[in-house]
Amino acid sequence: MVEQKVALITGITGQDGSYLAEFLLKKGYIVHGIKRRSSLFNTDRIDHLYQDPHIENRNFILHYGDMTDSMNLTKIIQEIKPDEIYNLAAMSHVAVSFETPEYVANTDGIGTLRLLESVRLLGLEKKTKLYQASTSELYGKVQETPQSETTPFYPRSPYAVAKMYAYWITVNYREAYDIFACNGILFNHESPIRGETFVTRKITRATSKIVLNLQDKLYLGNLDAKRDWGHAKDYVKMMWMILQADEPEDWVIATGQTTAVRDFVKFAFEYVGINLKFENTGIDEVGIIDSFDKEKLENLKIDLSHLKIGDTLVCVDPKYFRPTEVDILLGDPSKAEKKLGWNREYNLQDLVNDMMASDLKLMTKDQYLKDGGYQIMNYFE
Ligand code: NDP
Ligand code: GDR
Repeated sequence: MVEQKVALITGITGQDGSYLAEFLLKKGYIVHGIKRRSSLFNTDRIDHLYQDPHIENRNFILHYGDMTDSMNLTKIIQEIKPDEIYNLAAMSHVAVSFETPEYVANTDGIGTLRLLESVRLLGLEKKTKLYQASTSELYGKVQETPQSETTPFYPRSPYAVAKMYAYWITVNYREAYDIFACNGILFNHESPIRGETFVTRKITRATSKIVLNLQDKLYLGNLDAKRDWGHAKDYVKMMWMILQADEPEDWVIATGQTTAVRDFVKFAFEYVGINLKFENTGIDEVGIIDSFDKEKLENLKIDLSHLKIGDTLVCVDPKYFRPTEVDILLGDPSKAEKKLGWNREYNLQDLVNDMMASDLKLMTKDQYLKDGGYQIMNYFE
């Protein structure tokens, strides 16, 4: 009988952790995950995978832990002796990292060292492979376009600087101790379960709320920023592929296309039959209704009687500007395409459609709650 492989996922309660756990379970792995203790349940994204701890032979097991606690991480790794560790845990919000820079250095930077050092101290260098969730934010103030594995880094936030330490300590432990440790330099990837304060999800949630008459306006920061956006489902597959390659290497995973935040907003509103135009008021930029797409409205059966042409739906609020911004990211995934067979199921339009369909459904629940007299929250983060 072939022995089941054992994987440990840090950050299992996050967007990527959830999709990766699903993917590995389908491949027959025993999946262990580290979750943080919080005062409320924080496992929404993985509740569909949960198994009663009283049953025998579980293949999905959660451990309490934290990336800032070396002893905890070492104990878990000693106990389960994983074949593969996927280090996805991080304080992953770039803007928030300016508010909590020391915590981010500890979690996102030193946290990676803690895992690598545990593998080494436990003598698991030949057994345990490690995937490090590196990021296109490393390129920051970009030195060349498109960005590939050889483009120099210039991080522009405490988050990116912490991830830069994690990148190099991963390379160093590979070279010094022969650990199969790899960086996946992943460009932005989104999905219906993306954190609500990242820009794509903020847009699809707000668009859904606006058309359902639950919110008036969407407030955003830098509309000019451009990102190479893919779908998280496509990207978690590559995390696994990276650890199945013949040699441990570092890989860029991207779509090779870049889109401005402003255009993502337009696509989201187009999904619900609203064509927006952006205008400069002399003070700042606003997105106003230019026209309606009657056919789409009829198909979706949405009542937009509370909206009319000329209404302002999108405003710029400088509070969302960052002290230092990453203006444009565009990845060159050709190495992974050639050597790992990287290809994508979703393009940008598919991504927008998937996120909008999901958020419209979700916000319809809020509408029922509101109609039933319950309070619904609009968090403007
Ligand atoms: P999320 O923010 O959705 O998830 C982050 C996960 O890390 C959550 O499970 C969170 O737990 C956990 N976490 C945070 N701090 C700690 C800590 N101190 N100890 C233990 N766990 C912690 O991120 P994504 O899923 O989007 O991203 C996964 C990884 O990939 C991250 O490292 C991110 O930086 C990186 N990345 C993401 C990209 C993207 O576009 N999504 C692109 C490139 C890299 P909790 O649920 O309790 O908060
Ligand atoms: P990013 O993602 O910083 O690229 O990091 P985010 O979605 O937060 O921002 C993308 C761009 O949109 C601009 N923007 C806004 N962003 C947010 N969050 N809220 C706003 O209101 C807003 N308005 C404009 C931002 O300024 C930025 O230019 C993500 C995270 O997942 C990281 O963990 C990961 O490493 C990188 O992607 C790759």
